[in-house]
Amino acid sequence: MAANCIFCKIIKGEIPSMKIFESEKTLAFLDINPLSLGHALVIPKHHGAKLTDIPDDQLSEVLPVASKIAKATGSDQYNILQNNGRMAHQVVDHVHFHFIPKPNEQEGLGIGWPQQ
Ligand code: DGP
Repeated sequence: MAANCIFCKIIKGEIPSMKIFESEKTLAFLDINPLSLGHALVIPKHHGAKLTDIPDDQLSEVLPVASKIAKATGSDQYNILQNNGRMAHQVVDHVHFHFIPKPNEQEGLGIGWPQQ
């Protein structure tokens, strides 16, 4: 844990968030600035700024959790992206994977995440 990291504070419950999955080493919660309904962040609890800072075993659940979220939304149109460094538009220096669904305009998502 890093004392001044926003996402470490979310993990510790010091900053509120809309959590949608939690296990010993992984957390998923809704993005505060969603690009679409259901935009979520999946993070390893292990603190590290960049992908290469995280031990492999601490990353092992991240994509399976993103897959679970994809199934839960009912959307089969989505982006998963992960930014490293300012030139790559990383703002929060705790590794995170964005899950960004592309809702079907006619049918919407299978379920609606709560609004923040
Ligand atoms: P990136 O540019 O990849 O570092 O994206 C950081 C994301 O983190 C951005 O989409 C907004 C989100 N974010 C920043 N602060 C908070 C927060 O306090 N709570 C939540 N839920 N999301 C946050």
